[in-house]
Amino acid sequence: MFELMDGFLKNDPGSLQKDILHHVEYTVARSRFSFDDFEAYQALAHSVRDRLIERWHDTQQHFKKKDPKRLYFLSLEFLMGRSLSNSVINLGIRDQCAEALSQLGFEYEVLAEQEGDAALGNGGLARLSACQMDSLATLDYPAWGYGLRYQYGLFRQIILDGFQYEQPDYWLNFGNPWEIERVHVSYPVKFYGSVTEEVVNGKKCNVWTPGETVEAVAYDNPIPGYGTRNTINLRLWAAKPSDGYDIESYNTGDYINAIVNRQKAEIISNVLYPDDRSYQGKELRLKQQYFFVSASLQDIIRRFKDVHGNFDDFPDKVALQLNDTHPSISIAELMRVLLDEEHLGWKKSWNIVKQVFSFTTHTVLPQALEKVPVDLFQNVLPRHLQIIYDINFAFMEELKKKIGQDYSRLSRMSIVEEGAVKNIRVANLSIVCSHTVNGVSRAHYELLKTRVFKDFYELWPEKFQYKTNGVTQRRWIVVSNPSLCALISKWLGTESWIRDIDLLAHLREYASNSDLQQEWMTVKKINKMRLAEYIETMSGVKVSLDAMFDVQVKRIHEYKRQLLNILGVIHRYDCIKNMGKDERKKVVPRVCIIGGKAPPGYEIAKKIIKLCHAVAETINNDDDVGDLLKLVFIPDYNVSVAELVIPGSDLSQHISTAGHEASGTGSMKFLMNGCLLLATADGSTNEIIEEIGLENMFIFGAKINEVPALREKDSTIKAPLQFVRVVRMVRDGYFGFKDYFKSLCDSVENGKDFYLLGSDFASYLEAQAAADRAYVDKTKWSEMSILCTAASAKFSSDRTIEDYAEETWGVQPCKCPF
Ligand code: 26V
Repeated sequence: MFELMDGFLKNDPGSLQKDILHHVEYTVARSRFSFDDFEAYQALAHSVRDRLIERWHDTQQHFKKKDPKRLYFLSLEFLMGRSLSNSVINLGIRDQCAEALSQLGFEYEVLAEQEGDAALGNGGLARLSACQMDSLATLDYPAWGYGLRYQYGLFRQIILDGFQYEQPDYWLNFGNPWEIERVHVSYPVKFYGSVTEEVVNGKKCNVWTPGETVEAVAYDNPIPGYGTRNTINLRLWAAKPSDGYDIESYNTGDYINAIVNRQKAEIISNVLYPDDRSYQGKELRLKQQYFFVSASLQDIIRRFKDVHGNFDDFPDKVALQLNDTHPSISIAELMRVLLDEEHLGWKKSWNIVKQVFSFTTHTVLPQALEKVPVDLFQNVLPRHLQIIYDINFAFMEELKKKIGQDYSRLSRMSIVEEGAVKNIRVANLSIVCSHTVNGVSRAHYELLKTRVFKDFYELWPEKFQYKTNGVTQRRWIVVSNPSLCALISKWLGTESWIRDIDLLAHLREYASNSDLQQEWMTVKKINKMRLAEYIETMSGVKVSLDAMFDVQVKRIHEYKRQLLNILGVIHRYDCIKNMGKDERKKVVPRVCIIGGKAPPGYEIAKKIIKLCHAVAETINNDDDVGDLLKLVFIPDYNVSVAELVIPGSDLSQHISTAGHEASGTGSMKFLMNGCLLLATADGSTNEIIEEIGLENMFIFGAKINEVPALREKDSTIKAPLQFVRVVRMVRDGYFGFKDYFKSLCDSVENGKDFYLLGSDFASYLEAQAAADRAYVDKTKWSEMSILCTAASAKFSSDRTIEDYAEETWGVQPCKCPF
C-alpha cells in the first residue's frame, strides 16, 4: 500500500496521494470517493505522521547507539499551536503535499486551517518552549522534552457585549493525529501517606509509605528538525488510575463507586492552570508538578540504567533543564530516588544532583515567585519535604560559615520561609541546587543580580548567566509568512537562512534598493489584506488597507499596559474630533488592533478588555472620523491567530513599564516580519535597539533605573494634562459603563498609578507621532521595515539554544546519518 524508497516512505506527490487515500479509507474510515476537508486534513496529517515516525525511530536509534549526553527539557507548558504546516515544511514536503491534494480536488491551505491549536500553555514561557524544541531538533541536539498532556488547554476566550467569558478548550475532541499513545510506557506516581524511620540492613532509613498511586502514561509527539533527519520527542504524561487505585472500595464490595472513584485519578492531567502571576499553593497544581516530574525522572533513569551500571556517569550523560520553578520538585525527587531507592547515601546523591540541574527563571515580579505552604507539602509529599529541610539545613550551615550571623540575610535566603504560614520558596530551592541560573535577557539578568536574587548573586556570582530569548524563524517566517519567505530567499539567492539565520543580516545590503522595497511592501499589503478580511469576519469592522495597522497582542496584564494603548487611542480620537477639515487631511489613518486573554480571576484585566470594546464602539460608529481611526479587539488570541496577525502588522507595541517584562518574545516575531516596534526600553528590547538602532524604532518612556524614583514622586506632577483629560472622559461615561470603569480609572490616578501610565503618557504620544511621520515617507518606512527583518537574526531561538548547549548544558549535536 505505501510506496517505499530504500525502506523509507517516498515523498513524491504520487506516493503521498496514495498514502492520503489509504488513510482516508483505513484510518479515517471514509470512502475514498467521498470525504470532506476535515477528513482530508486527517488523512494528510496521518500521512505526514507516518514520515515523522520513521525519522523519529532513526533518530532515537542513533542516539541510543551514540549514547551522547542528553538534554531533558522539563516544562509544565508547551504552546505548540498547529503542527501540520510546521511538519511539512520541516520535512521539506510542502509542495508535494499541495500537488497531491490538488489532484484530489483539495487545497492545501484550506486543509491546514482545519487543524485546531494545541494550547498546552499560557503565553511567553510556553511558546518559548515550543520554539526551543524546534531549534533543538533542527540543530541536531540529543534532546527530549517532557510535560503534561492536559485534557483541556488554555481556556477559550468568548466576548459577549465586550465582556470576556471563559470556555473550556476541548482540544482532543476531534482526535490528535500528532501524538502516539504508548500504552506500555507508564510509571506509577505516588502521593500522600507517611514517612517512618526504619532500620533496613542495619542502616537507619526513612521509609515513605504512600497513600495514593496514579499511573502516568506516555504520549509521544515527534518534533522534526528542518533540513535534517533528526526528529526529537516531546513526551507528555496523562494520568490514569493505577491497578491498585482505590482498591479498598472493591474489597468492600462497592463496585460501582470504586469505578467512579478511579476516574478521579485522571483529574491530575485534566486542566492547565491559567497564569495570573500569583501562586496560591493549590494542591492540584502541586500534584501536577510532581506527577510529571516523577514520571519523567523514572523514564530518564530507566534509559540511563539501560546502558550504565552505576550513577557515576549520570552528570556526564544527563542535563536537566528546569523551565521556571514549575518542575523544581524534580530536585527533591532525584535526591529521593538516589537516597531511598538507589541507596547512594547523602554525599554521593547530593554531588550528582548539584551537577545536573540548570534553572531558567522567566519572571521579575516577586509575587510570581512560587511558594508552597509547608502544610500542603507535608500532606502531599511528606518525604520530599524532609529532603528539602535537609538540603536547607546543609545550605544554612554552609552560608553561616561564609556570612556569619547575619540573620536577616540568612532568613531571606532560606528555602523555608518562616511566618504565620510557613512556605517553601521554590525559587530558592532551584538556585541552591542548580549549577546555573539563567535570565532570559540581559536586562533581566541585571535585575536578577541587583534585585530579585541579589543575595544569591553575591554568594555565587559564577552561577548566574543569561540567554536572551529567541523565536524560531521556521514558524514565524516560513510557515506564517510564505510570501516574505520567498522574497527573502530570492534576494539572498539562497534558502540557507532558514537554518543559518545570520545570513538574514545580508538583507541590509539591499534595504535601500527600490525594487526590493516595492516587492517588500506588496507582500505586506497582501498580508494586510488577509488580516483585514479576518477582522471583518470577527468584528464586522471594515478597515482601510491604506491605514497603518498598529497592533498589541499578548496576555492582558496591568504591567503590559494595554490601558496606556487604549488611552492613547482615546487621545487620538479626541484630537481628530477637534480638528478642522484641512488638519484632518494630514492625519495618518490608523487601525489599532488589540488582542489577548485576561486571566479569569483578574478583575482589572477584564475591565481593560471591556474598555477596549466600549471605546471601539464609539469610534468605529463615528462617521465623522471614518477611516482615520478604527479600534478592533481580536478575540481568542492564540498561536494561529498570531500567525495571521503578525505578518499583517505595520507597527507593534511592546510597552510594559520598564523593569517588568523579563524578556518579551512577541517583539521578535514582529521584527522578523518587518514590522516596526514602538516600545519601552524593557526586557529584550534593549538588545533589539542595539541590533537595529534607535533611529529605526520608536522608543519612549522611563528607563528601568528611573522607575523606582518615579514611583516615589507625587502623582499630580507626573501626569500631563492630556492624560488627565482622557481618563476624565472614561470617568465621565463618554464610553458608557461609568460605574464599571471607576476602579480602572482609580488604578491609574489618585496617587496609585503603580505602572506609571501617567508619567509615560507624554513620551508615549511623542513616539506615536514619530511613527505617524515616518509612515508618511513610504520609501523610508519600507527601508526601516527591511532593516527590522535584517536585524532579527540575533533573536532566533537557534542562537539561544546554541548558547544554552555550550554554556549551560554541555551537550553536543548528534546528527542522524542518511
Ligand atoms: C505562572 C503561573 C502562576 C499560576 C499557575 C500557572 C502559571 C503559569 C505560568 C506562570 C509564569 C509565567 C511566566 C512567563 O510566562 N514569563 C514570560 O516568559 C517569557 C519567556 O521567557 C518572557 O519573554 C516574558 O517576558 C515573561 O513574562
